[in-house]
Amino acid sequence: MPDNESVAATLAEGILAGRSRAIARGISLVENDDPEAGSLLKLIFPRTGRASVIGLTGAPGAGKSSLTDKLAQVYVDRQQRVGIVAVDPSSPFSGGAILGDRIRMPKLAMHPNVFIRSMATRGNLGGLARATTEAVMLLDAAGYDVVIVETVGVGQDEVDIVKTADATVVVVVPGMGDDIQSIKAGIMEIGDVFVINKADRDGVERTQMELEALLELAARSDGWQPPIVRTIATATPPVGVEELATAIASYLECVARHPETRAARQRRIMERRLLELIRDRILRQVWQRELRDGWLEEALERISNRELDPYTLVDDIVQKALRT
Ligand SMILES: Nc1nc2c(ncn2[C@@H]2O[C@H](COP(=O)(O)OP(=O)(O)O)[C@@H](O)[C@H]2O)c(=O)[nH]1
Ligand SMILES: [Mg+2]
Repeated sequence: MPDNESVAATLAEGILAGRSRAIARGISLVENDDPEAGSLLKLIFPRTGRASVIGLTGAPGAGKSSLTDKLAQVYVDRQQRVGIVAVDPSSPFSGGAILGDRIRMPKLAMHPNVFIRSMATRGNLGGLARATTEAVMLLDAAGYDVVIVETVGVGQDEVDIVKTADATVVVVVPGMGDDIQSIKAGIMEIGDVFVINKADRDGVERTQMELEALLELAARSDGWQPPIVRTIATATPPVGVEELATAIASYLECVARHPETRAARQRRIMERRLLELIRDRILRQVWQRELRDGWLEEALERISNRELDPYTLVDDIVQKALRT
C-alpha cells in the first residue's frame, strides 16, 4: 500500500473514532493541502453528512466569537458534541491565540465534547473555502453533532464558506445603520437567521426596523422568513442565545420538511465544491509545473507596464499546461 494511503488510513480510523489529535492532524493536512489529504478525504467522505453545520458571519467586532462560545455552550448543555471552526484572523480562537482562547473560554475549550480550531489565512493559491469545508467534513465524520463556522462577513471566500452551511446566522449590532446598508447583498440573502447582538446598546429598535426593511426586499424562494433574534452575548447569563438556538433549529426543521429543497441545496453545494476542487487542482498543477518563484511579481510588473496583456499570458500558460 502506498505510504500516503497507509498514513491516511490510520488517520481516518482515529478521526472516525472521534480522537481529537487525529482530527487536529487531519485538519492540518487539508489546510496545507498535503498529499495525504486527498486519500484521507476519500476515506471519510462516506461518513459525512450527519452534522448540522451552522455558519455565523458578520462584521469584525460584532460579537461572533462571543456568540459562538455561548451557542456552543447551549449545545454542550444538551449533551451534544460541538466543533468550532473560526475563519477570522482577529478571532480569539485564531492562530497564536490558542492560549488566549483557553483563558477566555476556559470551560468550553477544555470540554471533552468541544473541538475548536481556527483556519490559517491562505496564500495566493486561495483554497481557504476548500480547506474550511474539508475541516468541517472531518468534524462531521468524527461525530460532532453541530459544527459552528465563524467567518468575517467580507470577501468572496467567506461568502463561499457560509454558503456551504446548513443554516447561516448573520450577526449585526445596533447603531450600525450604515454598515447594515453596506452588508453585501449576498450576505443578506444567505442569512437564514439574523441576530442583533449587543442588544444592551442603544438603537436596537432602529436596527430591527432597518433589518426588517431589508429582509422584505429579499424574497426567498423557499418561503422561509428569517427571524431576527436579539442577543447579549456577554451578559451573565447570556441573553437570547437559547432563542437563537431555537431559531436555528426551526430553520433546520423547515429544511428537513422539504426534502426536495434540501436535495437541491445539497446538489448546489456539491456543484460549487466540485468546480472549486477542479479549479484548485488545475491551478495548483499549472503553478507547480509552469510557474517558477517570482513569476507572479514579474508578470504583474509587465502587465502594469503594458508590456504584456493578461489574456495573452493566460492563453500561453494554459496551452503549455495542456500540452504536458
Ligand atoms: N456590550 C456588549 N459587548 C459585546 C457583546 N458581545 C460581544 N461583545 C464584545 O464585543 C467585542 C468583540 O467581540 P467578538 O466576539 O470578539 O466579536 P467578533 O469579532 O465578531 O468575533 C468584545 O470585546 C466582546 O466582549 C454584547 O452582547 N454586548
Ligand atoms: Mg471573532
